[in-house]
Amino acid sequence: MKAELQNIASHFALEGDIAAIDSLGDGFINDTFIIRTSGDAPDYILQRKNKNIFPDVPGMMENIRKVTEHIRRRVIAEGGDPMREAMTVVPTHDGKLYHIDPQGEYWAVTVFIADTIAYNKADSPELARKGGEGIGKFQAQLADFTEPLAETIKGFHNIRHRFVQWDEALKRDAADRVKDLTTEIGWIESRRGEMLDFWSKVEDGTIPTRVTHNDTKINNILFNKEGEVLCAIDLDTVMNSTSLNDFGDAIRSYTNTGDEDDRDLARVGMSIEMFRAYTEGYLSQRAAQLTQPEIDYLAFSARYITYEQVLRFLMDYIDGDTYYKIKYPEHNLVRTHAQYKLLQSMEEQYPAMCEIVRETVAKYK
Ligand code: GN1
Ligand code: MG
Repeated sequence: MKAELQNIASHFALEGDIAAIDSLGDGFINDTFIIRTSGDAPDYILQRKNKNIFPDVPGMMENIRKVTEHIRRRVIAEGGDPMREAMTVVPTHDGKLYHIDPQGEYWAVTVFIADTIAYNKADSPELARKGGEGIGKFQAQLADFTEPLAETIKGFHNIRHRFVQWDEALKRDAADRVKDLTTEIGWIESRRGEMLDFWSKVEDGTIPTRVTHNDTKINNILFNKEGEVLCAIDLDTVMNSTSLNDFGDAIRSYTNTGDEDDRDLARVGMSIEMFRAYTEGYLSQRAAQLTQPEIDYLAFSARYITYEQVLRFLMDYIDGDTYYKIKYPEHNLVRTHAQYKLLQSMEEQYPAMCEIVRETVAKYK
């Protein structure tokens, strides 16, 4: 593997000599490595992109190039440090944004930003507030982005599309698990209507479509040692959708008092304090730009994305675990239960969430 990785890395226009290549992080989709170089050259992130999940890696890399170049220009215009506050895609020697190895796997490289922290959990309201500011800033930087973007995963946060996949998965029952999942399937079915109602507001344009990250969980955000957000990473799912996805997915991640795959459901719930902190940070950057329908559905978006995540984990379990990497056989079912507990906690606290949004908008608008 080491020699193969060296060979793959050698196709990219890297500065400096490769000293080592090590595994990095625990993404559910791609395989990630760090290329350590000797001397003053930067280190690099090398990723095998999961082509089963991303059917158009060239289109995806083109999205990432466009978006990172746009952010880079904005950072420079504002006097920031473009090598730390924007991702940098490193092309191959022949100018391509990816390399295809002899097995047909796609690889891509970005510059590793040193002296940074990626958290797996938000441990303080202050961090959540900074995280909210960071995504607010990301959306602001892309507000004037007008180039077309490829849809890297069809219907990614489109619940109507997810229900088509869901209905097919139930019918297929590929792993013969449906018979044991009556309760869990009921959780999805009983909320189908309210989720479609929300999504129809996006479909009819009541809620606008913008450039969105679509995977804003905390470990996809890079912080500096002082706790400020430098930039959003993992841009594989940058697409046009509703900005509410980015708020909702971040709330799903930042406010959970337990883990996404906690077996101990007593640990799982939404911290209203963390909700307030993230909302504060986010709206401090975005309140003036959001439309009234976006504000009206801000709190609901957390329920929407968390519900979608329950559906996606359960659907993958029903499918026999073909999408998410799992660490043990019932991992996707454990994730389903933990995310459902979080959803229930959000539903219980929904009036308080709406009130916090109202108060915070009034402060910043
Ligand atoms: C995946 O790739 P990663 O680990 O950042 C997934 C997200 C899910 C998340 C659940 C392309 O994110 O949509 O919310 O796992 N990414 C894709 O933790 O499906
Ligand atoms: Mg990630």
